[in-house]
Amino acid sequence: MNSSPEDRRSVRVGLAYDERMCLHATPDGESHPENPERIRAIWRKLEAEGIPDRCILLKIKEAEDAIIASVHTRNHIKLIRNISSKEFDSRRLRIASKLNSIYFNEGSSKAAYLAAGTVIEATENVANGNLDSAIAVVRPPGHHAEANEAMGFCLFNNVAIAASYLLNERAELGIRRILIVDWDVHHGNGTQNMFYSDPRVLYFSVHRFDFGSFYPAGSDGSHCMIGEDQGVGYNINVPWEHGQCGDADYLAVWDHILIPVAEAYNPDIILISAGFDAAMGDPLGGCCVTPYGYSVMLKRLMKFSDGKIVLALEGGYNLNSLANSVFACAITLLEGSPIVGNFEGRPFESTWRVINEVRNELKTYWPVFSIDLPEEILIANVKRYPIQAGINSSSDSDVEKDLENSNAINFSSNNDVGDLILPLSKLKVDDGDFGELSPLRSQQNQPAPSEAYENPKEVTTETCNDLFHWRSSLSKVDVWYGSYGSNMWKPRFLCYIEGGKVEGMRKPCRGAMDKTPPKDISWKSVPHRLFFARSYTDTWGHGGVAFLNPQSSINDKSYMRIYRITLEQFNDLLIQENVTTEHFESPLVDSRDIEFLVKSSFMSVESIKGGWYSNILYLGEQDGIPILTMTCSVSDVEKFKSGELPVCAPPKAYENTLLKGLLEGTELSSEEAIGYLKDAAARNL
Ligand code: Q9C
Ligand code: ZN
Repeated sequence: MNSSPEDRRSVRVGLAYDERMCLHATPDGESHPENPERIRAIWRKLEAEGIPDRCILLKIKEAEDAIIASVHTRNHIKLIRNISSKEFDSRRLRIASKLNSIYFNEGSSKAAYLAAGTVIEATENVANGNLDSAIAVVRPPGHHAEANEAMGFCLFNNVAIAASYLLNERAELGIRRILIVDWDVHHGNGTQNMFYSDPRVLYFSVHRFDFGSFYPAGSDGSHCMIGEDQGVGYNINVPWEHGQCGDADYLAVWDHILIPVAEAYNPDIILISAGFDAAMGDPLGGCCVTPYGYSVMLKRLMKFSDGKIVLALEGGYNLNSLANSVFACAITLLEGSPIVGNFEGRPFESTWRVINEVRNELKTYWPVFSIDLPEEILIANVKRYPIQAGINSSSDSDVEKDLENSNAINFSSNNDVGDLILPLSKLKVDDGDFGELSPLRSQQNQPAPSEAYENPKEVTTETCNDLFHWRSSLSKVDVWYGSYGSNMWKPRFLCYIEGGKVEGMRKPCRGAMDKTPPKDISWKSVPHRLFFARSYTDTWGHGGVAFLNPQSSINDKSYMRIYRITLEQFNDLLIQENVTTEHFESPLVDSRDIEFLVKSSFMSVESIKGGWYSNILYLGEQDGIPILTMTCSVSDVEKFKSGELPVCAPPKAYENTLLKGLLEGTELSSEEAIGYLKDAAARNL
């Protein structure tokens, strides 16, 4: 008798949803990822699966201003309260346009107050023991909302409001430590800031960072942001370096960061900023967490704080992934175990790097991080790298595009160089025998083309766990990279390898994935004309940057510093020089392209034709290794000549960097070096 399931006290899982949160929508019906269908899709799925019947449905109510005021300013509350009123009809659009990724309509206020109120209600009922756990299916989301500013589709910071409410208004419930787990693919800048110096809230976020270029771009999401004053150590960011992270990556972070910290912190309740935009198939996140992954992540948190957990919806923009993931979480709370599933694959190489960086940064505050990770997991015998997904792959990168790049795309579309340059695509259709063209390969124990070039057509971006190791094969091939611009100064060049910036640069570089410094450095002069052109770059500001005329002439002489790096690093350099954060399915230049270059001396890289340095030149060899550089196309040179594009002297900071480079390595006196640069800037092309 007493073994029958009916006899056991069943878990009480709260569930909250209200159709009125669908009132918030774009003002004139344009499509938007954060739309009412999101929560409708979730609710439909939960109903179809009979979930509401197994849960306790929560009363939905609007949040009170007094409670919201514990994390938001009076002005912000006033704005959100009034934004949907008649008086704001004429100003709504304009106000939204001044904010970052925000829209408003007549339903926004209501929805925002309901979303916050619902998360408060769920949290309070879990905290006071009426419920074991709860899921709040709410929108608009909250974690980007700052004290005084709506942003990133978020109006009120629902989770922060609820956390602050428990700590400050409901002290009698005995909640003294709150763990906020933010698994939305974006960093929750608002939540971080609201509790940055508050040790009563441990804010943990795992998010795409992409070296600061992923939304909400900047350094807030960096692992160096660990809290301040009393709150130091109580802010933990796990910043992915790229997309495609999946179950294995997230669970590695759970194993080696979140769970050990949660054990030490011993929270009284866990609030999950549960965005599902890291889910496989999400159009913004570009990651691939499965419903099973979410369910395991959730289950692992359920051993803390007596199982007191509240999930509050944040992002998640693929309706199917979203609904299936929420469903998986509901099942996990109801049944106390993850849904059935398994995950294959292992974490990316970058995941171990990130985990180590985070642990290292925080080890003085969390002694458990001082224990070294077992070596076996650090030396993964096969390293896993992200697939370089196609140019139109899902990513929400927010890096500012080079101002002039948009123009560049336009004028490179007339294919006046088309017959001069054999397109890469043509090169690759023929899978012939390159045996007699392989001087490079034999010298360097370079892999045969078939190994170096794993047929990219067969790699789909959906299959995240595929191994795609062009990087490891190209890391075995050396090239000389010839620099004639600011890269002649070694510290500046190293920014492209190690990341960061040096004096004079306005923007830091991402760096290469392989941060090994060059194996050798030397100088050369080449029979090509150096000139300066364009009028603005992100890195140097206003003024021209260096180009080499791709066409050589015996009358020209330019200095060049050559760095011996791997072909893998050369690809990362090429991507950075062409100001793109896109990832590519295949290397831009592979071993076979080098064979082509040796014969034809230059090659336009089709997929970065919009960039300024998409033309690769072969300048001979040294020590049996090819010397390559990158410059503009022949057609750009024609446009610089005709005046269609600006020829322009270098800005001071840039010129100084060139000078430092020249003086560091050439025999030139500083007068000669200055003269050399002045001449290049002044002479007609
Ligand atoms: N280039 C949440 O997931 N993207 N917010 C703007 C502009 C904004 C996401 C891109 C993404 C906000 C809650
Ligand atoms: Zn998000």
